[in-house]
Amino acid sequence: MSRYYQQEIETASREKILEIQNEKIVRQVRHVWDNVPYYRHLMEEKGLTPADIRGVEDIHKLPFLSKADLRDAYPYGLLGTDLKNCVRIQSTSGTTGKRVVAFYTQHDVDLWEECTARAIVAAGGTEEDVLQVAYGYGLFTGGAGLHGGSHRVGCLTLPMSSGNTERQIQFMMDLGTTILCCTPSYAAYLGESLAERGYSPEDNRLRAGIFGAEPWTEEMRRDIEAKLGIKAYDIYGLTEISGPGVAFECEEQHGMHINEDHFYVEIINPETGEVLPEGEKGELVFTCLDKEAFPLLRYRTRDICVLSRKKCSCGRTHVRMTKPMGRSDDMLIIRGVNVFPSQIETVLLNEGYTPNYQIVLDRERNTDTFDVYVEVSANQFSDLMSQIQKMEKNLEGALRTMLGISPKVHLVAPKSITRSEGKAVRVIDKRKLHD
Ligand code: DLL
Repeated sequence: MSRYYQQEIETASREKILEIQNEKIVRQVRHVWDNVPYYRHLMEEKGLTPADIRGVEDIHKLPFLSKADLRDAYPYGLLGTDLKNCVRIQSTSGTTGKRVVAFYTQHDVDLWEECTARAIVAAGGTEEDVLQVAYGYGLFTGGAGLHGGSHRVGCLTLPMSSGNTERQIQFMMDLGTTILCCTPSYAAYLGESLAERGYSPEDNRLRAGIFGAEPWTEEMRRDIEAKLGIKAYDIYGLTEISGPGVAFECEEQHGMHINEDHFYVEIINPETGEVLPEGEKGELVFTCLDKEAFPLLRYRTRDICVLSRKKCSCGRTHVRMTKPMGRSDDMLIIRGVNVFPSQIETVLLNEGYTPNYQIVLDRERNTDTFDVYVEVSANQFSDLMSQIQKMEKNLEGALRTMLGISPKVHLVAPKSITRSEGKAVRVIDKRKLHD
């Protein structure tokens, strides 16, 4: 039998959801117009005033926001309230070293935690559960988001953060974790690590996992489910819109329900910006209906997927999105961290290297491998092994500072990276992340 965190809204009729959305969008556009001069200016350029938006059917008139706007407006330009009303920031890495910084009032944190609580209950969570949060804590939204939701549901929360596998396993076994929350690749790695230590799936008390923040396939789901002896649920979100819990899977495990009372969703053609009908593949665009501090309207996520309003057997009525099937920009997600090739290029140039490089991604034992091949110039070229190794270490350090994760750097001889006739092939991704 399905359980819900907020049954009334999660199973509301389409008419009711629309009524809520219509009411909220009118208020939200007025809020943004009054408080975010950056967006007001974009509306004025299109000849719009709040009076033009009478309901969600008018949303398509509004201008889009993208990561470029976030960069232009960094750090306070999209803030929708006085800083003194904000209680938190969360952040993600950005394209040029500038990060995306999202602000939250207490109301926004409450709303976000409500969303993750819905996801936990949809995965069967109750106050009887021991929930291990192995997403990173800190600026990343994974740890804070699931942590807050877990408290709301009343689970015993283990705020482990990511890494330290030995300790994760010790707490999991000693305290009888029943729900695990982390990236799918870390879940698979934990599964392997448990097996290596001689544990079989029956030895743990786990029964569910809530995994997201990076692409994963159905094969990977089956693999994790078998290794850990659990049911694995997908969860989606992005820092700009709040964090994990924008959408989440129910027991059906067939698409993620978008929390439509808080986020209005559209699918657009990424080339033309045209809104596409249900069932067509395109870029996800979100409008925050009731956030105060970071009230983004028509934010282009760059995630490509399909929406479905088909009835779901769980009883939830909110629209479902497929797993993201790719991106309409060149962002890579490596070990759960967002990486743009341009960030790597910036570091190389700052450190005095050529911009001739190649990123090679693969999976070994369910963990991403991340190699960067960089050509040295003729005058940097050294026969001395120790010299090359030192340069590689230094460059790894500079890249780690920029990206938050460590690649393996390989310095290679001048002109040894194959030149392409057209666009340079910067990324070779062998991970097969999409079905
Ligand atoms: O990854 C928020 C999150 C934390 C989601 C924990 C789920 C669990 P960002 O770091 O801002 O936020 O990265 C957002 O990650 O635009 C997608 O491209 C990708 N992404 C997030 N969830 C999924 C998922 C968090 N379930 C970007 N499947 C998004 C595939 C995902 N990709």
